[in-house]
Amino acid sequence: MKTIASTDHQLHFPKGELSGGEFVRPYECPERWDYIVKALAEGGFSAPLAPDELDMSAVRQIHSGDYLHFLNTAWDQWEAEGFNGEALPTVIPARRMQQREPSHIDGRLGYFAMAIETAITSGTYAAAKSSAACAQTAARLLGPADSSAFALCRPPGHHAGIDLYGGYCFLNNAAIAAQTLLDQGASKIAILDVDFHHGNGTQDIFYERNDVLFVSLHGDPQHAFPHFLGYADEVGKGIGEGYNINYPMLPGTPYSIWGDALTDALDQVNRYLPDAVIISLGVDTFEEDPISFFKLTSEDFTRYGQAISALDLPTLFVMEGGYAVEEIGINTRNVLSGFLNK
Ligand code: SP5
Ligand code: ZN
Repeated sequence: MKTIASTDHQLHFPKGELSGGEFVRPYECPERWDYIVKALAEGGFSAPLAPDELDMSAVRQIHSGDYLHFLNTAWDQWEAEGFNGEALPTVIPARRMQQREPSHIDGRLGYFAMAIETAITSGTYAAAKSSAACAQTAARLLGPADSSAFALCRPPGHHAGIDLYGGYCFLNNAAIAAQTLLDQGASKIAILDVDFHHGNGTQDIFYERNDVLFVSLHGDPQHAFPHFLGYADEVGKGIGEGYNINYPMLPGTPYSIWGDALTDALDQVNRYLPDAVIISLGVDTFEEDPISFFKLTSEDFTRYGQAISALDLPTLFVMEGGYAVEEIGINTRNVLSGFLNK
């Protein structure tokens, strides 16, 4: 299995994340990438390949023009305003307020944010584009020679919606990969999101579409970020009805319960008969993850990688979260090794 990764991920490294009312060093940090690269090398995986240049045509079908313009200009406008810190929103268009993009950067940040822990810095958009390029290049690899691929994306993507950033995400890498496959002639793609957090962005993007099935296993939004999406009764809308499936689970969930949800989710993917499956791969389901509450062990990652291989479909793994940094490499490799049965 080939890995696609870009060293440009380093262009995004905010100093602070708003957590528990304090600025902490971000959980989503550059070493995450290093630990994964190291563990893959130690496991005998081939060295990562750099992505091709990002083709924006798929990106423009996933994200709105005003949002892409915002990402492209936010940092410069923040700097021009004379602010000293990293760009963070302070005001949001809450209930009964105008949903209208203002001119001032304070208003623009809030207008496009779905969470406010995530800072934008000078290199953020370049890093986000390099991350999306990894997903897109890996998607284009899928074919007779490569039945699977791993996009080592950083920053992650699944919280990024049509016109929303936050939760460490800016461009929705998995969605861009799905659109790339559809544009290449696929007719149906399934996205299975096993990150601890609900993939609100991916759900948002495909909620009214039936050419992408979205299935997500995650912490119950009553208890877990992103709190405002991810309930089981969110089933899709219009022609998309029936093509969005959520499995929210409670604090303390062990593999005995999570694995049953996965079995059901895999059945749903099978029934859809997709041309390929994209796994939004977050390993923040790990028992020692500092911001999550599932109880998967390192061995459980191998087991579920094996279970995913039984789909017997072209499979693209796209990296999402995972914040137990020292174990992130092993846990990620275990999924891929389990999948390859090696
Ligand atoms: C891609 C991804 O995994 N994004 C996750 C973003 C979560 N951001 C806020 C999490 C807030 C959790 N607070 C728990 C703090 C425990 N010290
Ligand atoms: Zn996550």
